[in-house]
Amino acid sequence: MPRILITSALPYVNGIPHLGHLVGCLLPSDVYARYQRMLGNEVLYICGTDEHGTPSEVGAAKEQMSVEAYCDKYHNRHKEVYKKFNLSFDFFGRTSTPQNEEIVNHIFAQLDKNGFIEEKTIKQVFSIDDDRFLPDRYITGTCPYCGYDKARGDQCENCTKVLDPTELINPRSTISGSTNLQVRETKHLFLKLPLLEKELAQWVKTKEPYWPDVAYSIAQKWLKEGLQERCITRDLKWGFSVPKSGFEDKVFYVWFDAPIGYIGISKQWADENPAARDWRSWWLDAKDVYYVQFMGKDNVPFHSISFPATLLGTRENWTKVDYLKGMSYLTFEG
Ligand code: B3M
Ligand code: ZN
Repeated sequence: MPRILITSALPYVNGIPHLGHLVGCLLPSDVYARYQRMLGNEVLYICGTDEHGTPSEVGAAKEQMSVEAYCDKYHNRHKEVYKKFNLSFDFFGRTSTPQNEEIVNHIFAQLDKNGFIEEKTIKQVFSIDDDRFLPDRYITGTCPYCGYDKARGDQCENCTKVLDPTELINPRSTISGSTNLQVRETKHLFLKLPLLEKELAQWVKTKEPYWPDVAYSIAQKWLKEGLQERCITRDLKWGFSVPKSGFEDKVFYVWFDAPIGYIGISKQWADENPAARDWRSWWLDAKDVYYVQFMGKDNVPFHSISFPATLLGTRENWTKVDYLKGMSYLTFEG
């Protein structure tokens, strides 16, 4: 009998969950988990808060709290809301735990050992008024692809294109609104996706008969455009520090540690529940596990391309998604 692993995309800890989260991924995954349990299958259904990255730093600064206290506060809020909606998670964890850090460090070390990590000096936007680099959400501007004027430095919410902050038109600091910006050089680590492209394309191809069109076509679009090296480190304080000499003052990019968070949360669940089965039996050499992911469509590139490539590059047999459900956005009044 198969065992069914179900994950619902990990909502950013900042802000309060809204109807879009519920409709877009929490309810569908909950219904699916209940259905699988009714069939008598063993299910592990997990979710949790995504706590790293600029959204938490920005949010904590706004509320004048430490990032840790801010994350505790909103993690609990999320948990309470989902309890009220009677969602049947086996465990609702978080990405900022020592368990996740251990697995992130392990996966990074494997990638590095196998030659999939590269050091590069890049140009980044530096804000003179804020006296700091402005990664990802710390910078807002106009999307060069669709003209949306509130695009974030890492991704345009309107057309879902993943962006480099230096591409934005009329960029400004999200912190201060300042346009007094400079492009400066800084050293970062990159995941060499082009080296994994062929293997990844073969893996994606095997999903064609199964994945819904939304997910499969987004993955194909990315592969057709050709994969580029992705920067996996950031000049931030909040996050897992990078265990490599010369990079101790940087942290991993939130999109590097968040999907690994599914594994970290499973370990957290096992650590906190002595009766639980070994978390590895779900994630490593788990031949009888069928893995289903639920998410909004803007999350599909990370789950169909960068996360599977990350796992492939370890040369270990991590459980990869079998069925990827990407949902369209919920809209009101048209
Ligand atoms: N936190 C984005 C979102 O909430 C991101 C998902 C992570 S899933 C590993 O839409
Ligand atoms: Zn756009």
